[in-house]
Amino acid sequence: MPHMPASHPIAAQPFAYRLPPGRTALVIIDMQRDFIEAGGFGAALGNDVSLLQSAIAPTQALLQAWRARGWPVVHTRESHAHDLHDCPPAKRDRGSPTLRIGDPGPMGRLLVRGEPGNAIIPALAPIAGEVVIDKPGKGAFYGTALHEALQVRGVTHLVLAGVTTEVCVQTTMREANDRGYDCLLVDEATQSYFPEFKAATLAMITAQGGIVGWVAPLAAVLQALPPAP
Ligand code: C5J
Repeated sequence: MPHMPASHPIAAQPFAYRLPPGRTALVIIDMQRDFIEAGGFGAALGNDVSLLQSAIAPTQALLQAWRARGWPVVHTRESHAHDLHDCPPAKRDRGSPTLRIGDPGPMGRLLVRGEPGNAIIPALAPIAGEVVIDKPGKGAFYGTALHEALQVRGVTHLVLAGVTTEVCVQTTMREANDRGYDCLLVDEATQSYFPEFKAATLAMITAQGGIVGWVAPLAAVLQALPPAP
């Protein structure tokens, strides 16, 4: 690992977060057309997808900061195989959506790998060298090689962004916490279809001395980073 200048402590809740440069991955959860655009899975569940828009620009700012420093970036996509063998009936059959996982919609089959709607939105599209994890569950560690991908890169800390806060972001953060990663969620870079659930999630994460991890505003993260080379 090349020498990296130390970062300043990030002013976070419930206390300052120390980010080891080069060992901290940016993990962007499920910023997919299926959740953010009309006609996708999120809309089929009856949600107002416009509520997620505000997370895009802050996530772009984090992505630019990580790319400028050559630090590890991970993108995840909630997605299933064409034959849905990795989609349990309990997931597909739940509730009364207008369309179910695997059904054809205006952006192709919902939550199916390779379909147009399953892609990450163009504003945050992965570039060569970044890790892309297709995940069949809500947590990004379940049924994936994410832990191994982080281990080979020497990653010990995760900065998280993405959607939705209380579902895939929180589940991933809890999975990561149990695997020993120090995790920080960036407030403006995550969103929920339910603002009250986002607020509750941030409170849950930081309660009890940071039982799941840390939360910080975008500005506090960006201003604490060492200068880009
Ligand atoms: C959901 C996600 N909400 N990415 N997925 O079903 O949070």
